Amino acid sequence: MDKNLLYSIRMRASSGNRHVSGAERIVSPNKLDSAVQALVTRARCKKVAPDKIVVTIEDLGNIPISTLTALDVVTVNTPDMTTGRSAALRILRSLGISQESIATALDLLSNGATPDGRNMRGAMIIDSQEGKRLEPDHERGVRVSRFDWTDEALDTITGKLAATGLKHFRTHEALALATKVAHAPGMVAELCWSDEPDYTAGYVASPSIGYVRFPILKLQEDPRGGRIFFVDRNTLDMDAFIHYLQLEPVLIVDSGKCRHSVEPERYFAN
Ligand code: WAQ
Ligand code: MG
Repeated sequence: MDKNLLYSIRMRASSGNRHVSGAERIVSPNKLDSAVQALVTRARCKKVAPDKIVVTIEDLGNIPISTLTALDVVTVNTPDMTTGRSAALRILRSLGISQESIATALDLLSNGATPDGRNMRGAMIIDSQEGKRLEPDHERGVRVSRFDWTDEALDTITGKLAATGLKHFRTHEALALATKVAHAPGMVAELCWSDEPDYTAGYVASPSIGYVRFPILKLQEDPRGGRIFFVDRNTLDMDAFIHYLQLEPVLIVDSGKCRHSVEPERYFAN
């Protein structure tokens, strides 16, 4: 990849004012057409047919691009939603996030986080102590953009993930997003699960714990999901935080470690 010649692609699909699907890539010019086509195909394959698909292509020009190594990956083998959520809660507590803040987050993700109880297009930002929602737009949230794997790093990570039984594109996409987000100034930890009705996995992520997956964080067929960015209000500069997440390009140039899944007892014994 020639870092001097890269495009950011963002895809947003909606039906009425409902968010249906979205994705973001950074690609070199020779991959632009095929990447756009793949994103349009993805939007059209959703159960809810979008009535609008917006694809934005921007030349990153002279914008400086940061490079990162992906977070380490581990799957904690919790057997169901209740044990999964309580293990996620335990990890978030260990990172200093308050009980109240976590309870608010779980409640919002379980019940649909927009004012009328639907999924957001972007993420919520929650104060890790008081549990207050801080993102400027509660309907939309903050959409992280301008991040991707380099071709070489993508090859390496897909190989490593496959070797631990993880073959779905959602895992490497979420890992790239979580890696960018974990390095945001003022960030403490992220909690996420998918809004795909048949994709029940989710994760907790931070630089110190890495990307910790749980196979089941919601019930099968539940169409609700989302992302929470827990922040440290004392060090957070909201404008700089949002600027980083939306506009500062990040390429993941290296994979971290990918561990085989572990039983919860073993994970927490360390
Ligand atoms: N920026 C901020 N929030 C986002 C973004 C983004 N770029 N993309 C999605 N979201 C929010 C939005 O509210 C979605 O409704 C929600 O996250 C879920 O998005 O196997 O697939 O694309 O390790 O459904 C996690 C586990 C999968 C993967 C996450 O998210 C694994 C996933 P989805
Ligand atoms: Mg997505």
